Amino acid sequence: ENSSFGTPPDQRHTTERCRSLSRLSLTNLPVAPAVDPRSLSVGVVHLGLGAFHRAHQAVVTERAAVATGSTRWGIAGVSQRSTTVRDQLAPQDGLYSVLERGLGDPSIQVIGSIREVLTAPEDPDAVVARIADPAVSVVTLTVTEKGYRAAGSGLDLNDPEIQADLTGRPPRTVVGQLAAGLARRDEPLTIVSCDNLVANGPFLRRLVTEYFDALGKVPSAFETTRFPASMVDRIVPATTDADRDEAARLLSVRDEAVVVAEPFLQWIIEDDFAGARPAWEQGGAVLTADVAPWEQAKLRMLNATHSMLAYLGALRGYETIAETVRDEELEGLARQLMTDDVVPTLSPPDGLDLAAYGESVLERFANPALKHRTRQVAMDGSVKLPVRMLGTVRDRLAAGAEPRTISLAVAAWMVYVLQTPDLDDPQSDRLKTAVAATSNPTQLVDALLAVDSIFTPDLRDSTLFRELLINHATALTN
Ligand code: NAI
Ligand code: CS2
Repeated sequence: ENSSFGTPPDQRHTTERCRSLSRLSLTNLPVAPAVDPRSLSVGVVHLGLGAFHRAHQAVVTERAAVATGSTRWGIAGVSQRSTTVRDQLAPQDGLYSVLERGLGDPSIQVIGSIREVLTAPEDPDAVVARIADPAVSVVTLTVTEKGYRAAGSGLDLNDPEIQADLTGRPPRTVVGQLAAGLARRDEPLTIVSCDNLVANGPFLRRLVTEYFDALGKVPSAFETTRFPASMVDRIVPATTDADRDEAARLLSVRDEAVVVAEPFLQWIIEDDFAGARPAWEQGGAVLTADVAPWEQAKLRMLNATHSMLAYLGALRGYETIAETVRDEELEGLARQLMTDDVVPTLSPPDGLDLAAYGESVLERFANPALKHRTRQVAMDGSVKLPVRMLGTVRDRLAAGAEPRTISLAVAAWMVYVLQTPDLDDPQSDRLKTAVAATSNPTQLVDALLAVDSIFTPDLRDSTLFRELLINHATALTN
């Protein structure tokens, strides 16, 4: 039967050969998935076949398939990274396992909801064809905050990759792929961003709209396309070789595509779909009319605190978030950030006890089994800060309050930028150039406040915010 997983022609023989290797595959599974991917047809396209998707949406989709018996919602996963497909998923028939690490012994489960894997750089036409496929009614995305190629709240039309897609080449950007797929569709489509962004659905709609405006034509399918917002939550650290070794011990076969996750999983989705979708609510998701209160609480309580701990922890030489939150002073600052600066800006959803939520966040961060590296959480600060921290700064200033602890979080990022030679950030060149000539905390703060792709004029011109940043940066560099 056709069990190919979208491997490029030159890789097809590899898939066959790997069946005989001691690799996870349908022919020698010691731990069978709850769903056999060969029984599924493709109904969902996922862009960004990274660790988080495999531990979150793909798990909820499989649970929904088990609950409903539906075989319609197989996932065609797309990765920008060829290695994910070529070296990990394609040789394993799209199978992989989730290694769950909580307080007790680890558990492992093979997941069978990925029906096909595609590499965007090698196979752009196949990606577009799948998005255009009438059998596909939902596209989900976890392409990282930088993957949207935005500038502020809009599409970065100066981005060379966006410009190249606009010339009509087989698209390599996410927005270009979505636009090309929509241009070839008649049926309604729902596009669900699952990235840590504010109002991720409307944000992505705006990017696609601006892409079509630049193209000078809007396909009819776009008029019926829906972009619901969603809030996603599960801590999924990048997989290490030690994780793969542990998975091999637990599975008794090698799984190159294993992902590690905490037991906690939450997915709140705006109930705004153009057509059919997987019964995700039967897999643990919650469909709601308004995601915003959930999203704001999560981005500002969990993600901002995560980032502050990552920067302060890294500056103290801590390797992991768990080590960092064991530092009583830093744990206290994390609690202070949430209590003093974030909670006053929130309009929590009914029933969410913010104090209890804050404590649960710190407990999750303290999970030593996850080994979530401060460096991983610290990456991409230029796109994470506006989403996680600066709204809180803006709201506290507008309320006439002193954003003391959230300013410490921003100052910690500034000092991290200064003190990290190999800064992992889409704007690393610009940031390192900006700080290179600085010789004191005041110059450091002014140099980074001047980066207009991060700090808007209202924040740059705030005397109070600048003063707080300089005081914190001075303390952090002494
Ligand atoms: P990852 O690095 O494992 O995967 C990132 C995926 O995005 C890869 O498939 C990569 O090919 C793709 N990608 C990266 N840059 C791209 C670009 N410019 N264009 C198209 N695709 C691009 O990261 P992971 O852990 O899967 O996280 C991805 C996103 O999921 C995060 O940035 C965040 O928005 C969201 N998320 C992650 C959580 C986690 O704990 N890892 C938890 C909650 C949300
Ligand atoms: C983390 C998030 O890496 C990061 O930036 O803050 O990926 C975090 O693990 C998730 O949002 C938790 O749901």
